Amino acid sequence: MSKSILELAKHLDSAAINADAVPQISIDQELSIADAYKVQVASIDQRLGRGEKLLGYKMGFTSKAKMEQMGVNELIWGRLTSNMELKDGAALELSKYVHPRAEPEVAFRISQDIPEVLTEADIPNYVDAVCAAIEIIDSRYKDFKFSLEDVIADNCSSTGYVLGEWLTAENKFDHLSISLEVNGEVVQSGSTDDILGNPWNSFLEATRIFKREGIELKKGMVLLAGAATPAVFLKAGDEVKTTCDGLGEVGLLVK
Ligand code: OOG
Ligand code: MG
Repeated sequence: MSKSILELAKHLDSAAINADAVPQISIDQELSIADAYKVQVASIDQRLGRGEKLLGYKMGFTSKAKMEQMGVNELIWGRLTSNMELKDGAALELSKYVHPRAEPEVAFRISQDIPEVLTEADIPNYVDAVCAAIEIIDSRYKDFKFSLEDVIADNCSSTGYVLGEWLTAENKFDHLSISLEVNGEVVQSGSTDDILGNPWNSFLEATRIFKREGIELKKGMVLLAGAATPAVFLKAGDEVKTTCDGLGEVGLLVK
């Protein structure tokens, strides 16, 4: 590798800060998947060093629709930090992003530190609330194009998230319709079944992967399950809304 992990991390961090589209790093770098996650961690460390807090994680490519849209078919995960959180109904300032897209998701709130790989029966002990969510993804790579290694290094495109009202976690998620609306028109629609068969599978899969990787899911953290549908580019003036049956809605305004 011609550049170190830290150099790559700083490169992607500054691309994010300056809303700059950069060439894919895998074009002239040999990068393994493990290296790519090291770059991700080091780039998040840059943010934490500036005083941001680690608030949770996001799962990616948990639906066929997303895999097909981006041409990647491996499950991935990224980190959520405090600067990424937007309040429900808040404005997203387009000038701070490269080419942001929104996608409809659901989120889990972790109610106690998760020490081990969980099974379905454990869920009520570790998740106390779920909600409808929007994830803002904004690849730092030109044309929103990347290899698996590129996107992992770039925090799996994660840039922002909006959470709806937390509801008790009794929700079974079976066959719930979930959609993304822009300016009152449904532009993407799917089912919670599209997320690994059921969003709880994304949560359980996260506990399996994170145990293996030594990542701690802690009390109060948020986990995004992954988008049920392809993502949609945002433009100034857009009013964006995710609605999920039984979970209500969540929105943002693009300025
Ligand atoms: C990568 C992120 C994928 C999801 O929900 O599947 C993701 C991307 O599409 O740029 O967040
Ligand atoms: Mg996502």
